[in-house]
Amino acid sequence: MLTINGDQATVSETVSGLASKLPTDKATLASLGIPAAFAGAPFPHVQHIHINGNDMCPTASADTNHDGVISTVEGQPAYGKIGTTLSTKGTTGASAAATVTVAPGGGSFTYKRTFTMNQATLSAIKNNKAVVVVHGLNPANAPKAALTSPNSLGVTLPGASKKLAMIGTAPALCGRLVSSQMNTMPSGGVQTGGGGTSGIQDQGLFYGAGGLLLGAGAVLVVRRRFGKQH
Ligand SMILES: [Cu+2]
Repeated sequence: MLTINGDQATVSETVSGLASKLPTDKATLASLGIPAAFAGAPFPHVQHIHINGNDMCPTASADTNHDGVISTVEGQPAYGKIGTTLSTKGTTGASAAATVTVAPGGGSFTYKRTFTMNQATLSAIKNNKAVVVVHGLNPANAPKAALTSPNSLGVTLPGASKKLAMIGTAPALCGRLVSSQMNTMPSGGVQTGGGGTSGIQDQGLFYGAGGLLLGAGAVLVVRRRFGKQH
């Protein structure tokens, strides 16, 4: 759920069903491009509001190299590039897009943050071109390519000896932001924040991300399909 008041955005998000912890085995971590210091830590899930794509979540056909995984780059025609990083602290700009230390972590988490949203993201939301994407696949059930191929963004974690495997960045959850019926809700409480400023028309607009359903299920469908064909 996203509430916009002028340029102040409040995001409330509850996530479940994701990878919960990073592996503890050092060799496994090294093979995935994850520094040993992260052993057993909550699995970081970088998350963003992607903007100005086709306002869609990628379907199986987005897997253009047929490796069974929709990489972040393969998904971009559908959901667009990063407009805002839904980080836990610090900047919400694209510069924090892959900063795992400010990403929420674990298999289930609740995220809530109010921040000044950049104009590009605000415009995209108004134009219905904004999609929430949560990244990071579960090593236990991800297709093999997600473990053996480097991530599509070329991210190398600080202290790692190789590029992060695709499980670290591939999209796990995705939902389009759509204007909710609630934008007609009584607005007095929200509008007091504007201090009577005129010209702010966005107060009290609510947006919800529906159908966060890409995830392991969709990935497994892809894997099964290609398994039969080949
Ligand atoms: Cu993203």
